[in-house]
Amino acid sequence: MKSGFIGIIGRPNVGKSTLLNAILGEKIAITTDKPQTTRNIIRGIYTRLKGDEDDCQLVFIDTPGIHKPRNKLGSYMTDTAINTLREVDVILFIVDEALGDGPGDSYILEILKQVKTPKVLVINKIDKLPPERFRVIYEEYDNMGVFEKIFGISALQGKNVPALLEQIKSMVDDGPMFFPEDMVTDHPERFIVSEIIREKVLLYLEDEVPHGVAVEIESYIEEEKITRIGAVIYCDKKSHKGIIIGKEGKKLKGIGKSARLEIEGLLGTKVFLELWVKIKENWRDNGFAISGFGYNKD
Ligand SMILES: Nc1nc2c(ncn2[C@@H]2O[C@H](COP(=O)(O)OP(=O)(O)OP(=O)(O)O)[C@@H](O)[C@H]2O)c(=O)[nH]1
Ligand SMILES: [Mg+2]
Repeated sequence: MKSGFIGIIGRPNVGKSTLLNAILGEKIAITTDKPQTTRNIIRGIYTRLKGDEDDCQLVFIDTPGIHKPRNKLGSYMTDTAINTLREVDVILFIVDEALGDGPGDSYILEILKQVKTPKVLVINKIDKLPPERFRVIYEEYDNMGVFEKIFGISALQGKNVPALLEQIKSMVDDGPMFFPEDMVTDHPERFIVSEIIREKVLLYLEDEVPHGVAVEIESYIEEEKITRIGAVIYCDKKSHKGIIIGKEGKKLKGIGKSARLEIEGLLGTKVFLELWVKIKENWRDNGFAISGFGYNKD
């Protein structure tokens, strides 16, 4: 069988996590319309095992969007993404229509040129990309001679994702199974639960508030019919606490309800979810706090 590791990298908000979920047919990575949603590496395992020559195990590594960091958390995120480049067998570089030739893109491209790993360019969001614009982007990247293949896809609609998978399969070698057949991710459920809560915070709040949020699971008790979860939402400014809680607690209730419904779907049990909001000032520039929240090398 064939097996290998595939890095999904690109600028924030281009649809990396959406692509990961589309490949797996399951949501393991949170996605929002706000840049810098993903903060650590998210591994997703695609296994096809039918006893024929198409058998494979592809381990996808979704990474934080590469950006110019404005705090220590941002540096950690960008470093995490760049370090992944050297640890994988194939690199998927994702771009979308918002492509600019700003310094950010050329920075990533310079790094990509130095890495010998085979690279595929994925132009995402073709569902909202006029054909002329697609052609311009295609040619711009094709002329660089950095990418072995270029694919246009819609991760959201699953368009052309199977063809992309076939391409990736053809680029990895024979190898062992790295993970059990039925494993979709090696992250514990608790981690995914905390991410779902953070996703709802991102969706319910605007501007700077959600970017300063981290979620910590304080208690996790699995009973026969119900899972009891207690979680703390940390914000990094005093003034943000009230915004997250909202008038008469309405915001927090909304966040809690939508998170609970999704967690119930994930765990397949009823869930009792209790949320608290606490302040940890400027934690995004505090190395200890950053690694305390789980943003550290693993
Ligand atoms: N129209 C359209 N929207 C998409 C597509 N793929 C992703 N999106 C949207 O783009 C936004 C960003 O998607 P994410 O998957 O969170 O992007 P990301 O690259 O993981 O972002 P970061 O984690 O912040 O780096 C979300 O609102 C998605 O729904 C697509 O194929 N078409
Ligand atoms: Mg993401």
